[in-house]
Amino acid sequence: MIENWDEFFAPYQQAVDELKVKLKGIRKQFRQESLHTPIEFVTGRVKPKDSILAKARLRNISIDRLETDMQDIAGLRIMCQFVDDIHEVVRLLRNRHDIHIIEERDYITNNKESGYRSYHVVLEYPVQLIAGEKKILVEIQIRTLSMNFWATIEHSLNYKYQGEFPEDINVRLQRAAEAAFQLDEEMSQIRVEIQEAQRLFSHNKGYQEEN
Ligand code: 0O2
Repeated sequence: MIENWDEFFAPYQQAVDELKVKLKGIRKQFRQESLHTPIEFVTGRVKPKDSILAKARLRNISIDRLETDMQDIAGLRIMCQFVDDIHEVVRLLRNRHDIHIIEERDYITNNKESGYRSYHVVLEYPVQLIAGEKKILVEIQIRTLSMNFWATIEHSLNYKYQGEFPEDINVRLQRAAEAAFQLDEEMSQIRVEIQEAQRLFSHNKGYQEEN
């Protein structure tokens, strides 16, 4: 039993707040160096009590074991422009010394049956409390803007239909998932074009300067 939920939530909120600052710091550094930032924007939340209790019931997780068995009480989302950016963000996370990655779930290579795509990283993050250090599990979902659009809509519909979608909505969601995938593919191609144009531009510029 959890007697004081505010007390239970406090370290999770601290982890979310601190990681938000750190992840936004990465974006700032890229921008300061006039480089393309793989992070478009970051959001974070602590899972509300009702959602925790509902998920615990659904997954048969004992309330006494929430800290170890529910990995997404503290959750952050990193939105990226391009699929390649997601892999860059994962590389950046793997190189950090202030977090310890314990699991990665690649729902981009292996999308979920629903059509859901995203890259999940579960990590351990140490928060400093007046009572000492406490390691908190945090789930970071990394997705493109297009994946996020689909997941946000599907999540709202899920809430309405409790996962039991009428057939026509199901078909539309599958089609929308395919369209979101195609959009990412097209944008990746455009990105290659942009980078080639930039290379050509700098090459020509150098040529002109030499003459
Ligand atoms: P909320 O409201 O986002 O907090 P699993 O057993 O794989 O289904 P598990 O072990 O909890 O679930 O881990 P998983 O799948 O890596 O992460 C679960 C979270 O991913 C979900 O949290 C969603 O945020 C997101 N997610 C996973 N599948 C889907 C999907 O089909 N559609 C959408 N929109 N989001 C999904 P919660 O707890 O479900 O909800």
